[in-house]
Amino acid sequence: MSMIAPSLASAQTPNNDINFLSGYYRVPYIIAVDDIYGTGSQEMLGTVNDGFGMLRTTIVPGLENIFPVRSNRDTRVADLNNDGLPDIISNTYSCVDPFNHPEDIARVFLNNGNGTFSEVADPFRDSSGHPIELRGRGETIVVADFNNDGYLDAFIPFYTFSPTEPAGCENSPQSYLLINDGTGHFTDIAKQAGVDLPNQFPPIEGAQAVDFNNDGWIDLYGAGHLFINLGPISNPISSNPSRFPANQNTFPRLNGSLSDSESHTQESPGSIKTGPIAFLDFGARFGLPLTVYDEGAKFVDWNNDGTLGLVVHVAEGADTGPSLYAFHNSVFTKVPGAFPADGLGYNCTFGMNAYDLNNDGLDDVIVREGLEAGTDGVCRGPDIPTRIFINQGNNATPRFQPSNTPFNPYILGNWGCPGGASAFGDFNEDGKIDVAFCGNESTVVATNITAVNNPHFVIEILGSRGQRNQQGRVVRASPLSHPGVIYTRVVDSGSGYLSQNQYPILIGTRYNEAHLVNISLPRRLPGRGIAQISFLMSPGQRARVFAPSFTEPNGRVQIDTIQPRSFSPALVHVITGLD
Ligand SMILES: [Ca+2]
Ligand SMILES: [Ca+2]
Ligand SMILES: [Ca+2]
Ligand SMILES: [Ca+2]
Repeated sequence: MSMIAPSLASAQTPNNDINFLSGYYRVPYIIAVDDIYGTGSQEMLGTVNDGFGMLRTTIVPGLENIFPVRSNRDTRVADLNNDGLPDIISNTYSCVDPFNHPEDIARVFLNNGNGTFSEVADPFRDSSGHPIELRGRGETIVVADFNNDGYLDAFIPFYTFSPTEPAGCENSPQSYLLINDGTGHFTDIAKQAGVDLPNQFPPIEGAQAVDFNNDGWIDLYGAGHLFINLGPISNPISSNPSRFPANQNTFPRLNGSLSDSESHTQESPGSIKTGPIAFLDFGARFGLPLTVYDEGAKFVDWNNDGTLGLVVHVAEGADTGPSLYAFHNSVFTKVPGAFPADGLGYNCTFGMNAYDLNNDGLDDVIVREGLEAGTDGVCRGPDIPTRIFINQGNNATPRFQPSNTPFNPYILGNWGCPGGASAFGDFNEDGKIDVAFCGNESTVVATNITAVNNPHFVIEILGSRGQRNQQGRVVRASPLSHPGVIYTRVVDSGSGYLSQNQYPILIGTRYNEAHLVNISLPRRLPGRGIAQISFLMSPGQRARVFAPSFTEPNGRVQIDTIQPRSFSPALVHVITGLD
């Protein structure tokens, strides 16, 4: 009997038949996915996972001030005071009008550790230390540690243009970059940092934090602006011309240049000095479209080459639908015809997000359903289905194809939902990412039952003590036999459109073999630069990457085997939750 060596590469052909089983939940919150109750399972705010993927709705005591009189918009779940318990920051979509809308302010709630939350009084201050209320038409909240002090900060974009309609329903004067003092109290430094964006039109809708240039400082995207984080330096261009040369064709530490060995002076990322940070906008220099009114924006791994492309989705005006911008040689270039038209248009399609739905290692894109406009231009309907675009891989034209199976339910309806959020989490831990859609007075959880055989692995980038505070960090992983295949993923900060994915990164792969993983994380000591963390892991494993600390300047990696979940009634009594 002869043994045939198994092929290392499973290399499953593209599977365009994406299938879901849908369940409905009465969850009024915008979709934020996290391990909210510390059980190791993912759930949406407003639900509890029983550990086997069954979600049940729950009242969240302490969040009563989010509803019902308040115009809740986006909600992030994140540990805002580093006690290991996820907290909540929430904005509104409303007029700046304290008299008629006194409740419509951004709010912060800290987790009491028993499933209840307590609101923080006066959580926001201006740069002079005076309490401020954040009001206006808020959009996607981004949470990340922008100043590398270990505490999660927040960027909250607001509409800032004028005049507003209707008259008297004013927009906010600015967007806010809120630096956390570690207790869930924040100081706005948006103006000093260059991200306050007064009179911004088109407004920011989708937003994302990502360390785009791999220098250890988390960068920020919104409305065609790509704000590169300069760190706590007062005059970066004059003080360090090599880092930001006048000619931006030579942008240092480019997205995808992990192995670069450029000799320019590195500032001191990870410095515990927490002076004000500043950003420089590279959007226009990189050719990003600044005039596009998006209804969702997301960095995606579109071709496994180690760079991130950007998908921007437009619902109205010219060139509607999602568009893909590839990044090469310091320029974003639109990939023509990446998303084929189906003749239905994109009217009132609010919301776009991306994840690899069929575990072939290539990010796929979901665009929320749309509404046929009446002759008056008002969105009514709905009658344009949710689209699921499957990435066809290298050299395919067009790059994306619609799923063979239309999303069922055809129509979700988002009138009871503040925007068309789609958030990703593997709720039943079967290695296929599931989707939670904000729907009409309910949430639809679509369990991914797509027939795929490709294996997967999971990577969690954590703080040195295990905190989930590394939002925006970038992972690159390559199968050993194919080093040119680079899966590039970002720890989710809140992204796409009013959505938050699970914190652990789930990577499906075409290659059932060991993968080399690379991550750039800042060291904790001033002047020590970046720790390049590299390790091997295999499908079926989970890696927990701990950020550098004073005692472990290169960080630490812990790899274990993913334990398959299989239902056993005997185990039910050990399930933790609120009961
Ligand atoms: Ca911080
Ligand atoms: Ca950066
Ligand atoms: Ca895919
Ligand atoms: Ca799943």
